[in-house]
Amino acid sequence: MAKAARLFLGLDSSTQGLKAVAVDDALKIVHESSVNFDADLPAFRTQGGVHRGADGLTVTTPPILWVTAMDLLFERLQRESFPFAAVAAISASGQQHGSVYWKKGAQKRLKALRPDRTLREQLEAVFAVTESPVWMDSSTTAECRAREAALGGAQAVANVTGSRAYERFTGNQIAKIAREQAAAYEATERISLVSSFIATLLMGDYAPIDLSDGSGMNLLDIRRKAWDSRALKVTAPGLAERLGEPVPSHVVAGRIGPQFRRRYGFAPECAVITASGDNPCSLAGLALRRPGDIAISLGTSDTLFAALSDPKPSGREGHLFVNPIDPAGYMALICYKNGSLTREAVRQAVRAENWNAFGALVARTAPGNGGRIGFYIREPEITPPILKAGTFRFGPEGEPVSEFSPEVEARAVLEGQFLSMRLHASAVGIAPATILATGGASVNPAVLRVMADVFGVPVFRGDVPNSAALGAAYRACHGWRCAEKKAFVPFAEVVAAVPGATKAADPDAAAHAVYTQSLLKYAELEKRVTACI
Ligand code: 5FX
Repeated sequence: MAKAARLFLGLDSSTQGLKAVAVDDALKIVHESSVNFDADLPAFRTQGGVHRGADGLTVTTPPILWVTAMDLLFERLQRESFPFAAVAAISASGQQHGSVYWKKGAQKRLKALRPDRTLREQLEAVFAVTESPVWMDSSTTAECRAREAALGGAQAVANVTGSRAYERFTGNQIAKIAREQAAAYEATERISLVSSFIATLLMGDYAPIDLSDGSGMNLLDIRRKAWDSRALKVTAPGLAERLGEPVPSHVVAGRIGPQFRRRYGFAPECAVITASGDNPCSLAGLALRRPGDIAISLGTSDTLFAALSDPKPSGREGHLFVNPIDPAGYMALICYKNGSLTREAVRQAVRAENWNAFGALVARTAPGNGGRIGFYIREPEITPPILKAGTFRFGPEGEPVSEFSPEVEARAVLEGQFLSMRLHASAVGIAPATILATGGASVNPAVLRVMADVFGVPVFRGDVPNSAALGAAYRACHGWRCAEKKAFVPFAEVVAAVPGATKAADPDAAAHAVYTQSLLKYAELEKRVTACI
C-alpha cells in the first residue's frame, strides 16, 4: 500500500473476532484486517467465539484465545505490508462487560515481553481465571439480587451506576468468581475489561479501565466518575486495587510497548489511547456530532444509543454510561432482543414475499393502526424485561384480540417496536433531534417512515460497517489531538471531515400527533403485558 503520512489504528475485540481499521489524517479508511475466532483459531473449539456451560447460562472465552488472535492479526497486518511506523496513535474497542483476571506476577511478565516470541508463548501462564466470563453470560442472578438488596434496590443501584444490576455487568461477574473460585480471585493481581486488556497487551503494562466501558460494571459512580466504595464492598474484598483508577476515554494510557515496537516496527512515540467498550466506540464511529443526534441500529437485535447531558437513571430499563467522547456528558444504550428476526417472522406470517410487499401492506393502513397495538415477543425481551415469549394483540378499546388482519399485523409490529423505543428512550432522558438508522433493516423505507413519524424527527440512513473498530480509530485520532493540544478538543471538530448520512424520511406532523396519543395507550398495555407474564 502507498506510504501514508500519519495513521490512526483502531482494533475491535468483539465476541466473534478481532478487527483492525486504520484511518488517515482525514479519517478516511486506508486499511482493514481481521481474524475470526472460530475459523482462524479452531483449536480453541469456540462456537461464535464462546464456550457455553452445561447450565445454559454460563458463557466464557479463554483470554489466551484473545492473546493468540492479537498475534495472528498483527502477523496478517505485517504480511499485508501495513506501515506500522506511520501510526501516530492506536486505540481499541472491546466487547463490553467481559473480564480478564491477571495472576500475581503478570505485570512483571508484561513488562519483560520479548520481541522474538509471540505473545501467546509468553502469556500462557499469566491468567488466574482461564475462562473469562463474557457479556452473553447470564449466570449471576443471585449476585444481582444480592447487590440490589445490599444497596437499596434496583433504582438505587441505577441512580449511582447508571443501570440496575444486570447479570452480564462485570461487578456481578467478579462477585461470582470471588465466591466460586476464591483461590483464583485471591491470586488475582489485576482485573481488566476486554478493552483495557487489549490496551494492556499493546503497552506491555496494565492499561486503565476507561470511564465509559467502566460504566458497564455496576461499580462506577457515573456522576462522580470514580468507583463507588459501597458497590465495590458488596462485590469482593480488595477490589479497588485490582481495578486501578478509571480514566476518561480520550486520555493517553501510555506508549506502544517494546514488544510491538521491535517486532512490528511501530514508532516509539506511538500513543496508546485508552480503550473503551464496543458500544461507546460505535457511538464515536457513527460520528454523532450534535446533541440530540441518536442512532438506532436495526439488526438481529435492535439497539438505540444516544449522547445526552441530563440522564435519568432507570431501575427498569436501559443503561447510562459516561460518554466516551465527551467526559462531561453521558451516553444511553437501550437493547432489544426482538429486532430483525421478529420483523422477519411477522413478514412471513403475513405472507409478504419480500420487504416491498410488506411495505405495500403497511401502506394500506393509517398511522396509529385504528387504535390497535401489538407486542411481538419472539425472544425473551430485555426492554422491558419480558421473560416469556408470546404475541399480545389489543383492539381499539384495549381489549385482547387473538388476531389482526395481515395489513394491521404488518403495521403493528413496526409501530409497537418504535413506540417502545420512544417510551423507554424518553424514560432515561433521551430527547432525539435526528435519528441515524443503521443495520440491515434500515434499507427498508416502510420501517424508516414509521420510525420518523413515531419519533417526530428526520431519519437519516447510513450504514457504517465495523463501527466499533472505526470508532476506536476515530478515538485514537481524538485522543492524539487532545494530547497534542494539551487540552480537550471537541470530538465534533475531529470528525468534521466525515461525510454526513443521507436523509431518508421526514416526519409527518399529523401522524406524529396520532403516535403521541398511541404512546399513552401503549405504555398502559405494556404494563399489563409485563404484569401478566
Ligand atoms: C451491551 O451492554 C452488551 O452487552 C453488548 O452490546 C456487548 O457489548 C456486545 F459486545
